[in-house]
Amino acid sequence: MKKLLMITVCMATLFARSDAQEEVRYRARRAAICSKRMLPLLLSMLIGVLPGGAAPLEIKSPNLEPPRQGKPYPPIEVSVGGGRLLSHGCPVTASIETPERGEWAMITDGNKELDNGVTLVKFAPGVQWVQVDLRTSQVINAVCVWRHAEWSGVCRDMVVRLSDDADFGEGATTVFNNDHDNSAGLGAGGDKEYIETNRGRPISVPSLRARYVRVYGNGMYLEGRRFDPFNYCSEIEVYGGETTSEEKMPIKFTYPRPMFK
Ligand SMILES: [Ca+2]
Ligand SMILES: [Ca+2]
Repeated sequence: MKKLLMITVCMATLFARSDAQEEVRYRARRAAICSKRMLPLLLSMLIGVLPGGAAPLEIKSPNLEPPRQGKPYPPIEVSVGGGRLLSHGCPVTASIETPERGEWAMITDGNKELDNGVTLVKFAPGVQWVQVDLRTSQVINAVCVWRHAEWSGVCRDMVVRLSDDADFGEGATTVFNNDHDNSAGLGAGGDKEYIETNRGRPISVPSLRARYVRVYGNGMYLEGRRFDPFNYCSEIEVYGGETTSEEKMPIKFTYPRPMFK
């Protein structure tokens, strides 16, 4: 009986210590994030732009996926030859002529490092899109989108469509849509909203042939129930190509260093 009591006390102590250590780690991580963001926060307040958030703890949305806590999305397996990066350096157009910050070409330049907004393209508020032209119609197996991983936010109404028509008039296929309440007016989708991280959002595509990839957005939810109506994107990658073997391989995405997990 005495032995059992001692074991129980020891286990309780261990768990308590583990919780305390977790709390210390959490506070240190949050402090690091907050201090790293203090300058941009002050600058953005000075110039009247909505300030960036801290850790993604108070973002509320009825359609948000459960916190991933650093866990990556499942690998996207494709037949050998079907995982080539097709989009690097491809022309980019958008729903508006000129971005607020950056250039459209930055969306396919391969640079998605989180670097105080240097690699970010910021563009108009409301429902807007950016579009990658692969130059020829190609087999697409995956699209990965990095919107704004420097703020802990959720980009609203992300819809990804493929088409051979630059105007998306006919024959467009939707491969991702997390606009559950149709607030963008493109039709309701069944995908989940997600918190932006350095891993972006990889989307599996069932070997569809298309020349154009269009990514819609409609502003960004931030921590503390704030909302930024502007749209952001740092990189869109399109993977695919003709397969050369039946053997399956996971697509190897490259990630920028994380700001948080
Ligand atoms: Ca880029
Ligand atoms: Ca919506």
